[in-house]
Amino acid sequence: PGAGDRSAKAERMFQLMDGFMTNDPMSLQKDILDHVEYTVARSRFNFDDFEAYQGLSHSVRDRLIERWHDTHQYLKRKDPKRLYFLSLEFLMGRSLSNSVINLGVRDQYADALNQLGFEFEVLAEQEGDAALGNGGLARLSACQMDSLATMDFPAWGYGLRYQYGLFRQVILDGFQHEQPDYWLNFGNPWEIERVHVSYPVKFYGAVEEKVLEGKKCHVWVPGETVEAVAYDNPIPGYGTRNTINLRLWAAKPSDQQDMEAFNTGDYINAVINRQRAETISSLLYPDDRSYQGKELRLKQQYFFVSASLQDIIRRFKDSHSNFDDFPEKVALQLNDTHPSLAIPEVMRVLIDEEYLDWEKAWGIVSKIFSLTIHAVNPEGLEKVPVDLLGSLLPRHLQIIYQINFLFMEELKKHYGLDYNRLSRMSIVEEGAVKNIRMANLSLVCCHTVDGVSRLHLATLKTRVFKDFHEFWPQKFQYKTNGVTQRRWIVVSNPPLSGLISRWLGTDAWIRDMDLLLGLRDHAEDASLQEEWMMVRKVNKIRLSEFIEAMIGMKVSPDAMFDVQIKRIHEYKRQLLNILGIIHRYDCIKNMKESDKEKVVPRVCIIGGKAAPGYEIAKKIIKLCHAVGEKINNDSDIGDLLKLVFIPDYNVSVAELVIPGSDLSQHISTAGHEASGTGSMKFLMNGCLLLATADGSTVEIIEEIGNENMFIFGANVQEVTNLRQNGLGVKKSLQFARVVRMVREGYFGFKDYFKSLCDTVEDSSDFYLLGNDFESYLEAQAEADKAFVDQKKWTKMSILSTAGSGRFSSDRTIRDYAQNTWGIEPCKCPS
Ligand code: F58
Repeated sequence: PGAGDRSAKAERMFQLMDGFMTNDPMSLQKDILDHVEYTVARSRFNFDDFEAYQGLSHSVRDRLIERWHDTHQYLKRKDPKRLYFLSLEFLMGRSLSNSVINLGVRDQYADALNQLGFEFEVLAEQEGDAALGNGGLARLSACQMDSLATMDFPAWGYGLRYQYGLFRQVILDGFQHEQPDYWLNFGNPWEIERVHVSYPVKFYGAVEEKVLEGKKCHVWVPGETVEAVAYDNPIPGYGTRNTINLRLWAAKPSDQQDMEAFNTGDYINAVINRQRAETISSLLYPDDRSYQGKELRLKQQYFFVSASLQDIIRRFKDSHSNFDDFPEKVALQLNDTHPSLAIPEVMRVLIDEEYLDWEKAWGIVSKIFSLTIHAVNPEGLEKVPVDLLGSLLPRHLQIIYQINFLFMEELKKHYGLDYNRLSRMSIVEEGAVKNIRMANLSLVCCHTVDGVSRLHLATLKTRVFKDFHEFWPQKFQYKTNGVTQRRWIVVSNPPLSGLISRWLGTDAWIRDMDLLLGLRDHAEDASLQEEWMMVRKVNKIRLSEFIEAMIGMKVSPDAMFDVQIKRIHEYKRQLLNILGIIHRYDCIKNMKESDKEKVVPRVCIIGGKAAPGYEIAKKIIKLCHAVGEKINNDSDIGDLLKLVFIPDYNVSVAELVIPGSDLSQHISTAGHEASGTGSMKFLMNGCLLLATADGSTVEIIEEIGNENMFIFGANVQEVTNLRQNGLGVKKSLQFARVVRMVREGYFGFKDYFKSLCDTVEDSSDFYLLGNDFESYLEAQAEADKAFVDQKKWTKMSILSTAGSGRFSSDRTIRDYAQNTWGIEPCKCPS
């Protein structure tokens, strides 16, 4: 067919766009059963919950694919500037509930299932988490994908399809053990394998210089080639037809590889060698110091960057004949420095493969990249040994050296021969081991560098990237993180979601969180308060049932549920929480029987994973169990205090725990949490925060007001001063007492806990637990006092939700779109 025929066909398709699938209960039932019979290959007369879940998700998947195709067709026709979001980690969690809600077919599916004798919630529980990430950074990527889709931005996510996601945490005798996460074993209906979308990725080898048409050229002759195969994950927007793509790459052996060995007859070894290629995308590195300098980690980074860029450049070239328009059509976002090899890779492709000269290539590169930094301390910044980079990616090393050479020349022009400054800012770190500083590379090449909260930007400017900020102040911005209310209210807390819509008289807040401010007018309304308390109670009952099912402990939903769930880290100070619990236990233990009536009963809940090589974090988990063992079995204490550790914390556990929490703790030493996003999820769900003035909490205080939160501890300036003046100036007797209890073996494991106690002893108390302990206890006492007055507490809770609008990832993404990426919405007609 000629071009005219093709576009007529396309026109016809657009006319038909809404007419493909129907969502009435009969069609849905038939659809689910068809999938059970033909996709899952079970008899439609005999299938269990898991098979029903599979049939159901394939039915939902069909609807996703339809919109996803439409979105791509439409974007192809419009050719707007696109955002490409490069991230090594995405913590997507479960997809079913989120998909049906965003597609607007939740109730229809629930009805259809009812008629088949199944319950939607029960089937949804069959799904495992997609845990292709570690913590905050990775979950943020997932929230941002949801906002990009919902607000109709023409965006793609790119990442790695790890065979094994984040390890599963198993607790044995109170100790953490790690087990592999076989998340793909039972198939994954949420991805679409694209065997024909694949690219060769090269490694090792050498660079040869040649003269082509009188011009000096570099030819990289690789030593190894691995194939990257695309797996597409449709991301539906809420209240829109737009469904964007998260493309994850899996490594497969390349047909070009090892042909020599086959030809020479070494068949067995050739086959075995081919298998090795797959290790590149086999596992997610847990948040460990130890991955620094590891070859496999670097291979993962380049593998995903190279495949993504080949894909992006191919798409661009489909409708453009030269690269002049590239910066008008492409924005590349680096999610932390992990994908920063994209910078030399674009330079290499433009120069060596597209034959642009250096200046022209640099002109393009300096306009397309932006970076978000998620770390606070310089030790968190990535470095790659020069030898390693040179052997794996010889051409990239040359390009990085050239970028650095030109950068140093620029600095010399500006500062003269200030060698100290030059060596601090250099991309190459000199020393016994020469390193490439990935952050410096990114700072030199990106047009914009964003921090993740206002306080974080201040830290970057004054400490971590002081020199760079002095040189390029205009590059530095911040976009305070946000989370998506679709997952963190609508999916995870349906009763609250319904209540909010009823009181606001609209569900428009699901796309416009500022509307929640309307709840402020009703904060003291007795009937709202009553309904609010009821919803909270229902969620607490659900959480207590979960706790009983998980660890066999009964807890009373009338107690205050006090929760700290996040990765275990010294700076996040789970140890401060546990020491506070010991103090509470000690007080109750020494109380007169008559005074016990005044105690507010508490259920303290802690959950989180420790990196496998992080000894101190693992000891904190053990201490939590040892203390829990003592308290939970002490008949003097009864229901006045319980300590629960929730094993294998992940996104779907968070969805259950957050709505059932009364109080949540975000108690990092000020200056250490870049932003924090857990706090925002709790806030939206009407849970009160007990927090330090760190990261985004500073901005939460501005929205909610001091009086509706429990704030304690040294602020950033005080932390700096305390450290400058030597630590341990202020140390309460209470603190000394609880540490002594641990040290002297009150909870057993005396020798094991010694090194943990040492970390908070006087001058080595880097995270200032001793200093903040007293004000922590005061804040806890305030929380007890407020809880007794349930009217007051409920008002604070309503005001927390009402003020949480600013912390929607919709706001963050809108800001990035306008001020960093320069992209506009492109809405697929419906
Ligand atoms: C987190 N970083 C920050 N890094 O700690 C947190 O304050 C912030 O809210 C969040 O990013 C989102 O901006 C974080 O999660 C990682 O997980 C790294 C991943 C790569 C390995 C080292 C840890």
